[in-house]
Amino acid sequence: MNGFWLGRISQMNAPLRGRTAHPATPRALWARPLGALCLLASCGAAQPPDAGPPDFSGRALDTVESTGRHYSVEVRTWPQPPRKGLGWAELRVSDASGAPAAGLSLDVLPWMPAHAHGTTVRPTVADSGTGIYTIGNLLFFMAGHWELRTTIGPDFNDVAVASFDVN
Ligand SMILES: [Cu+2]
Repeated sequence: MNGFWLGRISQMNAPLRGRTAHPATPRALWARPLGALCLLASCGAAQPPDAGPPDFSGRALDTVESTGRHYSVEVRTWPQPPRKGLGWAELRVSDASGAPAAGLSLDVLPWMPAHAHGTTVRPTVADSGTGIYTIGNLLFFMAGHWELRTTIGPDFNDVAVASFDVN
């Protein structure tokens, strides 16, 4: 009886041992990005989504050209990457020549294309006078893929559509 089971176990283990011994390098390779992911996750968790004041010093989350090609818009969010709940965005708008575009009237609409809905909360827009606009009261009430649709007036009413995932 013992002999039978020992034999069975060693037979079952033999191919397993061979498999785990071989891919030592691939395993080490994908253990590293996994470790980096865990680090990122714990970093994000330390900061509540609505922690202020907003910090827009990081890299742009998205850079988009407006529909009529009159403007280019760099989009940063806070928190970044954006998370479910109330958040902020900063739009750095430049004109076709690359100069900061100040004094625009922006109408910002958070939009979820997969569900064809926006939000009932109206975002606020603060013009710094230097082509940098701070958007407040951005409510991403669901996780998923969102757009930030910005109509840029008063001259051309171009639309700039940034898109990103909200977690
Ligand atoms: Cu939705």
